Amino acid sequence: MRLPRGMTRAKLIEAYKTMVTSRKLDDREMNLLKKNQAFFHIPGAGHEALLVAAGLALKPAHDWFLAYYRDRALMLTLGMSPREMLLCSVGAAADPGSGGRQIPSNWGLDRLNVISRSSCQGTQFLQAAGCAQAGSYIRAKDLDLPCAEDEIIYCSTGEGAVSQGEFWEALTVIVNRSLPVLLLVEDNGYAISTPSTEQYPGGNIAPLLAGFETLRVQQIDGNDFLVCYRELASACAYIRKERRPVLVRATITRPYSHSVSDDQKQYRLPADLDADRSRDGLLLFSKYLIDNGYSTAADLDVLEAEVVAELGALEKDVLAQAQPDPSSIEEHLYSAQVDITSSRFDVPPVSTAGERHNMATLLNRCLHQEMARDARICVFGEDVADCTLEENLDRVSGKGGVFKVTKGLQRAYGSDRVFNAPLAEAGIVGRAVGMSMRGLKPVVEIQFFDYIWPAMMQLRNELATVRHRSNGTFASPAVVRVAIGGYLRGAGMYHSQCGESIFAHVPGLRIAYPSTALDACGLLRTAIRGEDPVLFLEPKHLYFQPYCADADPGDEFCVPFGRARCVREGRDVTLVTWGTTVHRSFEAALELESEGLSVEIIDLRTISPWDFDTVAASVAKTNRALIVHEDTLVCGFGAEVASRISQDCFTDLDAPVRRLGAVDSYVGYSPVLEQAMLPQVADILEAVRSLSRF
Ligand SMILES: Cc1ncc(C[n+]2csc(CCOP(=O)(O)OP(=O)(O)O)c2C)c(N)n1
Repeated sequence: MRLPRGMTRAKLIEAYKTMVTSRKLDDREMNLLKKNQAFFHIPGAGHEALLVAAGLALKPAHDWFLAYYRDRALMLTLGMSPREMLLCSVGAAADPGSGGRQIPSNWGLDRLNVISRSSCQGTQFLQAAGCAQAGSYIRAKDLDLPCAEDEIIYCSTGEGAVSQGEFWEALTVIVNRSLPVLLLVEDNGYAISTPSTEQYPGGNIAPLLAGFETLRVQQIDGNDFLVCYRELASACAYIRKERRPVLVRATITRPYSHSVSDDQKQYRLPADLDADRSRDGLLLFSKYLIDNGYSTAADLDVLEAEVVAELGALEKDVLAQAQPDPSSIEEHLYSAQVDITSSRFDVPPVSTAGERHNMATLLNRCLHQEMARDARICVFGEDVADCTLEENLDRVSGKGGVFKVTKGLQRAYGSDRVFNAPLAEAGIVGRAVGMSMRGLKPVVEIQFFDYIWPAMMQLRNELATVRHRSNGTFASPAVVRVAIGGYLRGAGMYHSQCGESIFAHVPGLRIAYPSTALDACGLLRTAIRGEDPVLFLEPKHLYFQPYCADADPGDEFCVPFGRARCVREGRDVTLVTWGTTVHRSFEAALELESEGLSVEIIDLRTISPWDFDTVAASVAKTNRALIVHEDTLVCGFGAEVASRISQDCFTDLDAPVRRLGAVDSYVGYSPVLEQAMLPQVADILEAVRSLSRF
C-alpha cells in the first residue's frame, strides 16, 4: 500500500512508538495494581492503531475532545505525557485531570481542550452537541472565548454505549443543527461481556443511521493504521470544510479484558480470543513496518526496550509523588472566585414602591435584563421560544414558555440565543453542560419538575460534578429553571410534584426555591451572575399570585444564596418553610395571633445552601420549631432541617422539633384529593397549636 499523503517513514515509526507506549503503559499500570500501588485500570489495548490515527488527524488545543476511557493512545498523540498518565494511575495529587479524584483513563486536560469526562457511558454525546453549538455561538457573537473557525468536536464511544437514549437525542441535535462533530464508535464487539448483537438489530450501528440523511457515515477497519489514518484525515477534512458531522464506526479488538475487574475467558471462547489477538492493530502494524522495509524486527525490539526503560524510570518518580491532601475532598465543589453566598450579592432594590408585578413577570424582566447585559447567556427548553418558525414571528403574539416566563426573549435577542429544544430533558441539561464548559451561560428550562427525571444523570453525575472531578480545571455553571409544585386544582400527579430534597442530596449543586416575585428576581440574577450550577425551582402556584407580587427592583437587584428571610417576627414558635407554603403559613400565623400565639416565620429561600444560623437564632428565641413544606414528608428536606435543629439547638428546645409535609402519596386530579394530599392552613394551625401545648 502506498503511503497516504503527509505520511513519512519517521512519522510511521513515531506512530508505532506511541502505540507501543500506550500498550506498555497498560501493562505497567496493571502491574502497579498487582503491587497495590494503583487502584484501578482499564486498558486501551487493541484500540491503539485507530486512536493514534485519530490523534494525528485532529489538533490539540484547537479542536475539542470528549474522549472515553479506551482513548489512551489518542491522549498520548495529542500530547498528554506518560508521566501524567502514571500520576493518574497512582491517584497522585499531581494527576493533571482530576487531582486523584477520578479513576484513571477518565480523561480531562484543559491545556489540550480535552474536556473532563465522567465514568457515565453515554453522557458525552449531548455534551459534545452543546460543545459544538457553543463554538458556532462564540463565533457568531464574537465572544472572547477560545474557539477556532474550523474546529472539530471529537466524541468517542464504545459500541455498547451507543445504545443509550442520549446518543439518539444528541444525534438529532448534531444532525439538525449540522454541528462539526466527529463521532467515533470504537467497536470492539463487546460491552464488558455483552456482544454488540445484543445492543441493537444486526450488531452494527452504521446501517441503522440511514435515516439521518445528512450524516456522513464511514466504516473502517480500525486495526489497520494506514486505513485509519487515511479515513480519519478525510473525515476531519470534510468536517472542517463542510461544517457537517461524521460518524466513523471502526472495528477493533479487545485483547485484554474489559478492566481489571473482568476476566473475558469467562464469556469468550479461546478461538474467539485467538482471532482477536491475530487481528491486533499493534501486531499488524509492526508486521507492516518490517514487511515494507520501514524497520527491522531488531530495531522494533530496541524501540520497545527503550519505551519500557523510560516508563520504568517514570514509575519510580511517580510513586514518590504525594497523594492528595485529605482536606481537598471538599475543594472545587463551588466556585472559589465568585461566592454567591457572599454580601457581594446583597444588592437592595432601587425602589420598593410603584406598580407591583407578579413572579412570572419579574423573572421575565430579570432574564431580559441579564441577556441584554451578557451575550454569553442563551435560553432554551421546551416551548420557551416565541415562535420557532421565525418567518411567522411578526404575525403571532408568541408563546414564550408554558408559563410565559421567557416571553419576548426570542423576539428581543434572536433565535440563536433563545430557541426551542426537542422534547428531551436530558438533551436540555446535557447540551447546557457542554455549552457551559466552553464558557457560555445557558439558562435552560425544564417545563415541569415532574419531568426532570430523564435529565437526572446529567444533573447528578455531570452538571454538579464537573468542577470537583476536574480539580477545578473545568466548570459547568448553567442555570436550570424548573416550574415546581402543586396547589393548582386539576393538575394531577404529573404536574404537581415537588422533590427538592432529592437534589439537596447532590453536592456541587445550588438550589433556589423562592416564594415572592422579589426574591425570585433577585435570586435568579445571582444564579446567572454566579459561577455555580443552579437548580432554580419556581413554585408555579405563585407565578401569577397578586399576594406575592412586588415592585420592579431594578436591574442590579440581587439576593445572596444561603440567606433566609424573616417573613414575620414572633415569640412562641419558629416556623421554617419555603415556596408556596410560606404564604399558607403566613395566613395561619395571622389567625394564631388572635389566639395569642406568636409565630416567627423563616422563609429559607434557598435549599442549598440553607441558612442554619438564622433558623438557630430564631429557635434560641422561641424554643420551638416547626418545619412546613409542600413536598412529601418522608425524607423531605424538613427532615434535614429538623435533624440539624435537634442536634445543634438541643439545649434551646422546649419541645421536639415537628414537621408538616404532604401525605406520602400523590396529588390527585380531583381537587378533593389534592386538598387531602397537600398541607393546608388548617393543618398548619393544628401543628402549631399542638407544638405550643407540648
Ligand atoms: C451509564 C453507565 N452504565 C453502566 C456503566 C458500567 N460500564 C462501564 S463500561 C461498560 C461497557 C461499555 O461498553 P462499550 O461502550 O462497548 O465500550 P468498551 O468498553 O467495549 O470499549 C459498562 C456497562 C457505566 N460506566 N455507565
